[in-house]
Amino acid sequence: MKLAGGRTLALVVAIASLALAGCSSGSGPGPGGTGGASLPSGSAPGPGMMGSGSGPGYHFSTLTCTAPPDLPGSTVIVTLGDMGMTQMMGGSAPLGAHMMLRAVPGTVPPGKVSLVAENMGWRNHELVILPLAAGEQAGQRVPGPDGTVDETGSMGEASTSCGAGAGEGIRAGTVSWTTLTLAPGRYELICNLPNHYADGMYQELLVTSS
Ligand SMILES: [Cu+2]
Repeated sequence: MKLAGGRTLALVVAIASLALAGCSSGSGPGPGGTGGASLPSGSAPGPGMMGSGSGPGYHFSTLTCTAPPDLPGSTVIVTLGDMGMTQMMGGSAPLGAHMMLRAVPGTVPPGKVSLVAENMGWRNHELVILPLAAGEQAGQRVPGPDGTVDETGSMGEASTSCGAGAGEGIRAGTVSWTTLTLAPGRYELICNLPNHYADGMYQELLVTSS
């Protein structure tokens, strides 16, 4: 992530301070929070969803669905998380928000790979699989003005709620999956909702040569 200048930095710091204040006070929905629109229908908030006494830190939603147990090939579990203030924040996020994307294992043999993206956070997320060119490292892409990076060459994505493939985003507490055939090489797993990449949602996936 590259900060363009002093004004941008000041804004980021201001937003981060607001976010921290909101988290530690634990009071009410943040700016723009508008009710339970993103809650999966028919499900009640799980225990600890409003985390009594929870300070700043990664929140872990209770998953309300799971991927099929018999996905083909190697399975990579990708945990998506954030330190949002409420579950109703949608997909947008300020620069400087704390988010995570962790893929386990980070190395798989070539062939069919099933990626299971579990959104344990508050916000919507998604999983996009991009190739990494020689000499490129994960996290080096430069987001455009809309906060997203170029997805040219995308191998596929898991971005729906409780389903396979592309969609409108993985809602908090839901799972999306996709099965790809990957040749040996290096790939980058990212969340490409606005500012999520810059906020840290990327990891390399290595596909070995045998
Ligand atoms: Cu995200």
